[in-house]
Amino acid sequence: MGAYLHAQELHLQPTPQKAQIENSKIALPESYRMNGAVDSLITNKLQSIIGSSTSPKSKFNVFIGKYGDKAVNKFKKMIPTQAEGYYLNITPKQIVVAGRDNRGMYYGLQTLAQLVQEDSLNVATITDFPDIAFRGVVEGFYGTPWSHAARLRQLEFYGKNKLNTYIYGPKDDPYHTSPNWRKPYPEKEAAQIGELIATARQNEVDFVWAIHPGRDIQWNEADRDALIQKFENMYALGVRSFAVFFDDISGEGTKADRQAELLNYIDDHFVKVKKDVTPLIMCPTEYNKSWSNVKGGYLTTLGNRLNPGIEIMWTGDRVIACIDKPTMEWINPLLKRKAYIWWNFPVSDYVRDHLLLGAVYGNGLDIKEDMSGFVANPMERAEASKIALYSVADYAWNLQAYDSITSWKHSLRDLMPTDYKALQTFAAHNSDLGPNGHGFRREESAELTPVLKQVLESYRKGEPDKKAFMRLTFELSQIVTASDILLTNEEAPYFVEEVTPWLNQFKLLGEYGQTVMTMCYATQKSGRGPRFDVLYRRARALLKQMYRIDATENQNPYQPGIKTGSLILLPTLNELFALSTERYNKNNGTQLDTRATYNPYTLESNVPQLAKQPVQSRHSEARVSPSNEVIKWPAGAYVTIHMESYGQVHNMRINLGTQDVADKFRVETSADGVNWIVATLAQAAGSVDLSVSGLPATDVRFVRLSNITSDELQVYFKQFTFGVRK
Ligand code: LOG
Repeated sequence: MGAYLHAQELHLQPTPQKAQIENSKIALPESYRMNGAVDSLITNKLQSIIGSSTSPKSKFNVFIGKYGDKAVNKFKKMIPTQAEGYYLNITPKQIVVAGRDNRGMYYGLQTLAQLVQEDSLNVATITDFPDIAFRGVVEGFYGTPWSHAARLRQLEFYGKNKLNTYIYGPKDDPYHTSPNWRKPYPEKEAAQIGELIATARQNEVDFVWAIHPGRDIQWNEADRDALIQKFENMYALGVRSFAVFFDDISGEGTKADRQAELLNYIDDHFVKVKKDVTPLIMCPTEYNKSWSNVKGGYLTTLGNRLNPGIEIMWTGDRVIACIDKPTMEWINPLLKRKAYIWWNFPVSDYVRDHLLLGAVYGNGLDIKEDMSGFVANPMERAEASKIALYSVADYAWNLQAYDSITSWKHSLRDLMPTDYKALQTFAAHNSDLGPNGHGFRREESAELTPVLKQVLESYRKGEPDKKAFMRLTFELSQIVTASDILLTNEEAPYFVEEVTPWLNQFKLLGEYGQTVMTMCYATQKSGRGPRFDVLYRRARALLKQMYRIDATENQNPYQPGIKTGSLILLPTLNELFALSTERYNKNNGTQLDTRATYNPYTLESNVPQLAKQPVQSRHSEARVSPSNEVIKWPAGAYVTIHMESYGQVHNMRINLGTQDVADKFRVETSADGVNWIVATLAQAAGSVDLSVSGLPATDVRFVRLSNITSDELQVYFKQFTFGVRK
């Protein structure tokens, strides 16, 4: 897999630097003469591709080795000088796989495997190497960490796609972060990590184990030694690559000079002493430009003091951002080295009700010289993340040749060789994130967007554009069809398992759309066709079913629910629903409710990190979407929820992830936005939950939470929820 015939064209993934592929083919040799002494990993891989029948008398030669090996000495000059590069040559007489190093040889074999089609091979010459030294994945999200089985599948996927790095750093692994980072893993977890390391090795992936000690680290010898001891434990399990993360922390742990001192100590007394450990990686506290206070000197201190060999991670201009030349030109001089990019895509831990299945785009194609690594932070859903990770592999291998849509389509075929068209329909309408605190958005339903606009505009004018209507009707039937096909697909069972609630929702969306289209037709013509009121009832019934899925599936406490087609498809259908119902009401003197959905709450805030935070309405409850990061809450700043209609506020729950803040914040309610009634905030010692009492028994329309101190406060924003009684 990985390669397939597409209109007589062979696709190699990731796109090689230089490939000359002839039209002529050779049959796989019945037996071959093996030249080269390579280890069992390479031998097994080779035999799995071209068979194991060797004979010293065979006229067909296989030369395999790495630079300096006798077997490939003849081809020495053809081997690229870049690390992990390889030279691959296939002629009617021979196959040459000559790597710059072991990994290069392995990658040469991966490409060879892609060239095999039904027992034959294209004559080809390929000279290939990666643009970026470290390419891969950082499992660094909040939420349920990937399962052991999912991780094993990922590692194999990385090997196939020439990704060489897997950084293990799930925020919700207790042994990765505070306070348990000091403790060794229990036996079962330790054994699993051992297995991951072995699998990583078989796939030529560096397993990097990350620690996240900053929430409670003491800058003393005891904690320093505890960290070294934990690394020693991990080393004993087989880890040979390490990272230290200082992201999303506040307080003592954020000090740059202390962090640098600790890291240099680890570098000098552990990494360099071991000899077989790869360069240390660190994630800074100020890990993106928008959070950086250059005058405060944090980044400058790291840049100046960290040993030159230590890699420093960077997410870009914002937490969630695409990376381009200006990004790199800003950060590299401060770090005094090339930043190691932590790309926060397709991570969805701040938009957990959405799937991010769209194309990977937006990163500069001219920055290969500017970064030392490029690793992507994925979704909690491992298999669904493969769509983006495939393209991350393509991008980081060969930036100039990268084409996002082409790569996306190849990736869909790689995941589902037969049902890729259905997958494409699904992925095309499940790519945007919805409104979110980071303000990061992606294209969605891109091809259909002009059609949706034309349908809406022409219907509004009372002159439906027939062509656009037909095109949309066709797409809606494709959506229903694709959902059915994918729900029973067996090519990618783990993917189907992960996304089943979204597939069910997607099918309902398609059926709802079909019904709404029929409603539109029904208002245009009199007489024949189904009755409007029946269609209307069905559309409402489908909306209700969609609501039920949203209210029962994927009920995480952050962004619960299941959203699909949320950027433009569903909103357009909802508008058509409203317009056609209005039209029907007008013509028939009826008063059918025209609203398909509605959100009675809006948020206003002058806390920069919270200004875009969405408010959800669920079962007569308002809930502001929580955030994972440290919130810098300016003195006097507030978050206000506006309610569309009056109601009595009760059962308010606030959690700012911080102890002893009850007297620093104030909760107020108001009926008119002018006169405010103060409620009472209290907090038990040692608890982060705030309890609210004294809320008025009268109807209000505004709820406000403010920092009443004259200082900026650093807190979290874990929960802000209240019920509303009408
Ligand atoms: C965290 C990360 C999280 C991501 C997206 C970094 C360096 N740290 O805001 O664990 O998955 O953003 O929510 C982060 O990105 N904090």
